[in-house]
Amino acid sequence: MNPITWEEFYLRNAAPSDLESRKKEIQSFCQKFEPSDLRVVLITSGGTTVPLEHNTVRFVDNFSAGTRGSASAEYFLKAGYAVIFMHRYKSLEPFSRHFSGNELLDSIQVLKDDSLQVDPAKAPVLLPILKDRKEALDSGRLLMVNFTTLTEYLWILRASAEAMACLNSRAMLYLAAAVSDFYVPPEKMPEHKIQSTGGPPEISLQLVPKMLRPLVADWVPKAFVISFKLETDPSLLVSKSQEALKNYRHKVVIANELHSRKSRVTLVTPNSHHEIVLSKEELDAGVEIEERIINDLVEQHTSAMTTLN
Ligand code: PAZ
Repeated sequence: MNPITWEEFYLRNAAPSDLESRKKEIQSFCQKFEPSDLRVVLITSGGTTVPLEHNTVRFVDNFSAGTRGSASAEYFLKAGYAVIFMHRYKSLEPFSRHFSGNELLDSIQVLKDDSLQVDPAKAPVLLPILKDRKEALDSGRLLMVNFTTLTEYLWILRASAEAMACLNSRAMLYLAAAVSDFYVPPEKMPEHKIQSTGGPPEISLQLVPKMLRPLVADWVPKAFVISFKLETDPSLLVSKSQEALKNYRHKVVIANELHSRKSRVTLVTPNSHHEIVLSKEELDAGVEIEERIINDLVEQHTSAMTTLN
C-alpha cells in the first residue's frame, strides 16, 4: 500500500501543543547567526517512539541510544559550528554522555569540613569536557531541542529546517536519528490502554511518508544535507544509499551496519564512496569514529558552499 503524502501526514497528525514556542526558539537561534559567517548544523539523534494508544501506555521503540549524534555534536562544536541538537528526550547528550550512572557523583569528594573537592585522579578527564561545554554554552552555539514520538519529531524537523533556510548554504543537516518507517495513524489508534481481555491485539502499522523529499526540495533547499542509512545486511549498504541520493538529491549518505557502526562507516556521495574505518588500536585508545566523520564532512561542506550559494 502506498503511504499517504507528506502534506496529508501533517494534516492528519496534530502538531505538539508547544510547537509555536519551540519554533520561535529555533528561529531566533538561526537568526542570531544569519548576519555572521558561522555555519549551523542541525543534528538529529536517538530513536522515535510510535504510540499504540492515544492515552499512551505502550509504544514501539528502537535501539538508538544517541551515541552517534551526541558525539558528533561535540566534534561539530569543536569545528566551530553552531549546533541545534534535536534529540530523543533522555537519550545521550553532548558532554554528559561521558558519564554514566554515578560516575560524575563519584568524582566529587566530601571533605571533613563538609566542603567538596573533585577527586584529583578524575580531574584530568573532567577538565577538558567541562571547558569544552563552558565554551559551547558561553558562546551561545548550542541549542537543545527534544522529541519523543515520531509525530513530534517530524513537526520539529520541519520547523527547524524551515528556520534554517535563512542561512542558505551555511546550513547543514546531519540526520542521524533512527526514525520509525512505520506508525499507527491516529484514526486507527484506540483511545485507552489496549486490554488483554480482548485477546492478542491486531496492530496494523502504516508507512511513514519520506520527509527527506520535501526537506531537500522545499524546506531548506540550499543546505548541505546528510542522511544516515542503517542496515543489518552489509551488502545492501552502498546500493541503497546511492538509491536514496538519486531519489532525494541530497549530498551525502552515511551508511552503517548495526554491529560495526562504531568502527566502520561508508560515506556515499552521488559520484563516489569511501570508507572510514577505525583499527582495534585506535578504538582501544579511545578514538571516536565521529571525529573522522565530522572532519570529512566539514571539508565537503566547505567545497560545496562555493557552489551552493
Ligand atoms: O544512536 P546510536 O549511536 O546508538 O546509533 C546510531 C544510528 C545507527 C541510529 C545512526 O548511525 C543511523 O544509522 N541512523 C539512521 C538509521 C536509519 O537508517 O533510519
